[in-house]
Amino acid sequence: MMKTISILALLFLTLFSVAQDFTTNQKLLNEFQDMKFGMFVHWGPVSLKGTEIGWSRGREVPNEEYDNLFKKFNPTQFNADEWIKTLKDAGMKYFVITTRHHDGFSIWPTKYSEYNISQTPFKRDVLMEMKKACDKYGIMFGTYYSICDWKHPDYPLGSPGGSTKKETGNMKKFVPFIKGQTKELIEKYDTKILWFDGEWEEPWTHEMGLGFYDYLKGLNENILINNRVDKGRKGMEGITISNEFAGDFATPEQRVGTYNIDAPWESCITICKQWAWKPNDEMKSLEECLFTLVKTVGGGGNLLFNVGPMPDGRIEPRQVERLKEMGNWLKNNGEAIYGTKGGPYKPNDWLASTRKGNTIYLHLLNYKKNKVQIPFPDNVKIESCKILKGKKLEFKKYEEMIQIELPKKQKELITVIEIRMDTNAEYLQTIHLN
Ligand code: JFZ
Repeated sequence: MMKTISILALLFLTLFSVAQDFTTNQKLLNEFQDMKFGMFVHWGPVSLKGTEIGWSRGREVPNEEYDNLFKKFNPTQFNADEWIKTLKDAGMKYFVITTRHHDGFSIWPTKYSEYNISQTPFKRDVLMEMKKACDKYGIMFGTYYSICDWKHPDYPLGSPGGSTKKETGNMKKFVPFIKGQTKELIEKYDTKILWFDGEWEEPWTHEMGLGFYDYLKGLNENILINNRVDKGRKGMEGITISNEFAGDFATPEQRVGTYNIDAPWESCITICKQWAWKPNDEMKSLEECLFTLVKTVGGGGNLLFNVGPMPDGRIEPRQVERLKEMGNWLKNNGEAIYGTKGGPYKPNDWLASTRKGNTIYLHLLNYKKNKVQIPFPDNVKIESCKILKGKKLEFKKYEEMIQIELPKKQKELITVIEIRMDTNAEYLQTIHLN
């Protein structure tokens, strides 16, 4: 009898713990997906050189020089309030900051490494200032954290780009270090998103990834962790290759993710070319910025849009201006973005679509024709069709198609059409356009 009970108990415990593994906080994940648009920031002493963060160590900048930049890092114009206000005015809803990139520099006064912000002439806990500003403006606070550390003696690989081996490498010592640091990010800074990176290198294993994920969720269930905590990310496409790998959302990089309304994903894309600040870096046009946002959201994803602040602590004024332009567009069209689902039309060159309740929003991209003709389910009744917040539009429905008449001259980069129906748009199947 006792034996049966203990076997049952064991079975129960096993099942329970397996089920626990990837228990994502669904409420927080929904909240995350509804926000759609966030700010990514890559910043550190390397901004003094204007080269790429982490990657330029041992490449454009010799290790010795790179590792001493912190002694001159003095961003006297840094103002967390201004950053987060810029973010807010851009219509962004969350914030993810590089707390420690592959170069190993920590932007908070961590007790696990001397190589941190308190050793710079600036000294201030910039991370806490950012966190407080996020709280003030009602912005979700998240932290990027690189698993690989090309400077740390315990991490087996070094610069440039993880191509060299350190004799001192010891993952048994390194893992407690990253556990300690991330515990600080959770307990002291109350981070809601742990955005990992650098997981692709050989010293990091699937087992370590699983263990790390469980450890972090054990510290606080109420956090989100990207799929770069484990080894299941498929290259720059970023999707998670199978559900045996940990991670609450997928991370396509420098591209709009593939249409997927079943699993959460977030594209991270730079406003210029480089992640970290580079003088005179080539900046995306407003059209490219907005189309990127709309195609991402139309595909079911979030956009984490990156800026690299300058060594003096300010975000470049021309970038602030571009972000403000995006914010102005969102002020008028945010209804067709926030809280929506992607589809039902798969995004293409000239159309992205989003849906919420009984409404479909069509986003026509640089569309100059005077009518639009697309498939539409026959059994769904249309109650109204109009330009978002604007004029009613004439339309005809026939044989699984809809034809909508557009106003004569389309001047807008994006024309948003709102179609109200008698059915919940979220139940419609995905429609592929030719
Ligand atoms: C990674 C980082 O390396 C990069 O600096 C940035 O933080 C981005 C968000 O994430 O991107 C990568 C990762 C791997 C490669 C290139 C960029 N790679 O293997 O070539």
